[in-house]
Amino acid sequence: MKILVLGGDGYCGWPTSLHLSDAGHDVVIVDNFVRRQIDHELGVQSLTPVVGLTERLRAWRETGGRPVGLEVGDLLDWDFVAGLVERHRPEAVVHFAEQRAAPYSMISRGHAIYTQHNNVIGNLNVLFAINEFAPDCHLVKLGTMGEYGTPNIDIEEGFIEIEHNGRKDTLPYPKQPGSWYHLSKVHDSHNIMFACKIWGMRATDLNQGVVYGTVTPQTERNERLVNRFDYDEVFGTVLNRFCIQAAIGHPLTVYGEGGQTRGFLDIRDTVRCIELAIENPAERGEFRVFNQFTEKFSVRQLAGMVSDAAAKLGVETRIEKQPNPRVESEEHYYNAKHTRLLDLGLEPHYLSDALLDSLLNIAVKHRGRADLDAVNPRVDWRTGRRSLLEEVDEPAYPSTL
Ligand code: NAD
Ligand code: USQ
Repeated sequence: MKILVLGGDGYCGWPTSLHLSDAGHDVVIVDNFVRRQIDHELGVQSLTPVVGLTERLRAWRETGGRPVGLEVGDLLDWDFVAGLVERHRPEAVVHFAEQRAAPYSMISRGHAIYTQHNNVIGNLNVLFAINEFAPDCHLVKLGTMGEYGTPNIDIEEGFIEIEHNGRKDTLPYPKQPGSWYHLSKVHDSHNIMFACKIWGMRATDLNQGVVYGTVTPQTERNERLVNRFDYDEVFGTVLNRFCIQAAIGHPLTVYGEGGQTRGFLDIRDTVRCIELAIENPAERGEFRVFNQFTEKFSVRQLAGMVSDAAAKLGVETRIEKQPNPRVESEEHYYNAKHTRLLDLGLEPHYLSDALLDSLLNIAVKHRGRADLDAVNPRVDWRTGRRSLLEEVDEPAYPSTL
């Protein structure tokens, strides 16, 4: 298939592009490199040394990979997005290209507005371009489990049957997102569902949990193919952070009570889930929702698992409860369905097997590059401020607003 991977230079997009290319698809990566610019804004960098995208693509060809195309541009630029879809007429568009850090969206008014503008308007441009130039194309859009929040009832896959005053209907599952970023994903979901309804678009909304790990069989082929490994307080996700913290002897930063429970998945399962969604497309007019995670853990449990695994490497760790910089439930019920991708054939990797080989060993290998300043939380969600070495109020890169 001809597939556009929007955000193909990012943490999930890069290994997905290589995986789909390896599976025989014609892949074109689309990116505006804003994620690399945000690293400069925050003064952080990936733990793994990531080379430029053209260098990555050259390395892919040198290791025998099918050539992967590249289109550099911004999804906020309608002429760019329209031209892109008109030229390539893709059969599938995988849309990763959004600002994805909840803490980033909580830094200031400017960061909240940047996040919602970039995500919601970029996604709208994609919807309109598909409808106009490739109406049969299947949109595979990355949403998030955080759209649901942490309700005191089971979480379904997208929809819930409700009986009210003697009548029944199947309705979108109620959304209680916990950051300006997570809210942007809810807005996207509504817009996509509406596009399916009025235009007969086919779309899959993948409500993905927290991703961990960095290595896939393709990124392992050459060191220039290495994936990002974010561990800073803004973009680093919890498990990746705990692993580097263990590797550098920093206490594991459990926020609050640590009873926060989330769905998690290995990056190797992310790439496979995307492939499964593409190979089993939604029908015309269908808006499908899959909950994309494989296991659930509380933050406390994760800290314990990392600590135990580190001990096997002879590394002693300390778990340190910190005042929670976020506003979230620290003890709650959490039971989310996630059967639809398993039904399509997903064979999950489990954290107990991956912790040493694909997480802690990467953290230990690159720990010399770790920056201690990047580890401690500084974004306070209550005040909407980031206490920085130097204060940053507004995004430092060009915004159309
Ligand atoms: P990332 O920041 O590493 O990658 C996103 C990529 O999109 C970057 O390369 C960035 O430059 C690009 N991009 C952003 N805005 C763009 C625009 N306007 N035009 C063109 N390119 C643009 O993020 P990621 O971790 O790879 O996440 C990818 C997607 O998956 C996001 O939508 C995120 O919300 C979702 N997701 C991620 C996780 C996770 O744990 N990483 C979990 C659940 C869902
Ligand atoms: N946490 C800690 N200590 C840390 C870092 C995080 O206790 O050092 C806690 C947080 O308070 C939170 C949980 O760990 O309760 C998860 O935080 P996270 O930073 O790993 O993940 P989150 O902010 O939820 O965002 C990530 C991705 C986002 C995606 C989301 C999926 O950055 O793009 O949408 O995971 S989900 O969590 O299902 O919404």
